[in-house]
Amino acid sequence: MAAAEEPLLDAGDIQGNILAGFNKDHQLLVALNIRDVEDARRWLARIAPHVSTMAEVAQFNALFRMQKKRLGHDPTGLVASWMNIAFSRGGIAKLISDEVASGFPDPSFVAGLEKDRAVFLGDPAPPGSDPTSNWVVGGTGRAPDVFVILASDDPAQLEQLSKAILPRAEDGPRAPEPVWSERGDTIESMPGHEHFGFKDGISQPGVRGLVSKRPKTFLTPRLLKPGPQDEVEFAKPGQPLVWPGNFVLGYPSTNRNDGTPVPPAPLPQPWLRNGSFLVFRRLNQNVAGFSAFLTAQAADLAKTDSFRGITPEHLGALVVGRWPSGAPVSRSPRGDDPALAADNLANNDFLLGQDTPPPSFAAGVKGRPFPPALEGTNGPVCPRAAHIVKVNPRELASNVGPDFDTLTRRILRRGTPFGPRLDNPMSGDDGKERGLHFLCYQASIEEQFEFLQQNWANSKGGPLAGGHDVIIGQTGDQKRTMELPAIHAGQQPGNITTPTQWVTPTGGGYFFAPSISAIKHVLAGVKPAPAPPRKRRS
Ligand code: N7H
Repeated sequence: MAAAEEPLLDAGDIQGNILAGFNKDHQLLVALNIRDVEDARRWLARIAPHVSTMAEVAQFNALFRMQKKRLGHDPTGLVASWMNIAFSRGGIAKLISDEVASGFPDPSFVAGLEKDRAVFLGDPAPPGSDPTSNWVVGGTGRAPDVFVILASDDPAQLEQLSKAILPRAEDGPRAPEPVWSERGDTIESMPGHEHFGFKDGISQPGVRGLVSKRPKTFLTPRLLKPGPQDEVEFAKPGQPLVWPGNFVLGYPSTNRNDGTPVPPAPLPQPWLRNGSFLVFRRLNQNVAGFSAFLTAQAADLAKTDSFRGITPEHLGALVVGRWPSGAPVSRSPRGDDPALAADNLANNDFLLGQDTPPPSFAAGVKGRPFPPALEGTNGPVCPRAAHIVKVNPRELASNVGPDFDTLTRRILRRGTPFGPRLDNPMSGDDGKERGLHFLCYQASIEEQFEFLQQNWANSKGGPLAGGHDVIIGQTGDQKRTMELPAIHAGQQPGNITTPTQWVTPTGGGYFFAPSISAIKHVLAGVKPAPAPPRKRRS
């Protein structure tokens, strides 16, 4: 069977945060409501040229990587600021019509992140009551119409960009009204880490597709030799390739059974092409509570033969599946390994059901030797309910299908922490809010984000038997249990049960991030410029 050709991605029309990812230290989220449709269109027409494209963001990211490689650290002075925009069902209904909004190809987007969806996700609330009633943004009857993401390497530039983008007098007296905004920033004392102290943003799926008509100009560089045709193909170790239709509408998506490309389904509106569904969850993190739990449980476990000597940090690594630096437990079972974590060719290279063979790199690519992941020799090392396994069981078949099915559940995560760091978690909470602005893009909120949260993180048995996700799982009574393989060979497994939840939703919404041409010509209603007259050949 010849390898299927990968589609040309419309890099000038797809918004930049979807496939390329802003990946900035400073991010401002703004929720707005439309008051007057004409004024909203005028504002949209003014800001449409500022919407950052995938082409720009991908090129900047490539330049940043290139300089970082040469310098050995982040380049100073290489700064960019980006803006993207998305609309809720209510926003689309106001700008176009309710009929069009309710015909969008994702029932969860159409329903919106209100009481029913929040209950389905297991968000905590007394039975019968609305989990969204205390949210600071979004929730039942309060879903914002528009959601703007502004991001920059430089806080001063972010400020300037927000002044340029947010509605002002010239847009009309009843231009959209900002109803909520919040900054998210990298935590200065531990850049790239979330508030519990773990490195985030390591494992992302590789998206198939070309960025230009030239051959092999893949969006995701191919660093491995292609493997057997009937197996999942990887771009780099641990990064499987997924067809772009699982993230952006209008492209081939991945067949759940064999990974082959499935032609795109016809869209109810042609202008949905190049758009993607965006989930926003404002997730508060109780850092002091989580740390106290790890400390108490580690002390109890350490009294047993199976877990003798276990530290709170080691227990945290088992709960997440990675050490604070990002080194995977599977590959570094005894302690953290920052050098392994920093190596992008090694930090995601592990299988869960067998020992991981060395990668076969493409010509010119060289990996460093780190000890391999040995998940087969003595049975599981990484718990089956570790957060990173609950949301991605890798090569193992899940409760619903083979590894190809898991590819169709992948999401593109674009989160940023918010709130100040809690410097000394063991001294208790300081009463300040902190957490994660969790953002993810996908082609189906129902089949991807909601599936991960509800079918896998909240359940004891999916994707693999072994307990709940005690980081994000939600179970009504908040008690969650996970099994832990012994950290000493030949000993019995153990388990932990949590008394409460330390990640709590406090806001959110479901949105659609349209193509840039749809923002201009459909939502803002700007007429396309007439095509230039064709030159006659003499
Ligand atoms: Fe998770 N954490 O710090 O424990 N996450 N996450 N997440 N998450 C990941 O690979 C975390 C949340 C995914 O392919 C890492 O980037 C926290 C939600 C997925 O190996 C860490 C919160 C959902 C992956 C965390 C949170 C997901 C992933 C490892 C909330 C979806 C990739 C670093 C406050 C429903 C898994 C990395 C893979 C990784 C944490 C939320 C999904 C450290 C604290 C709501 C798909």
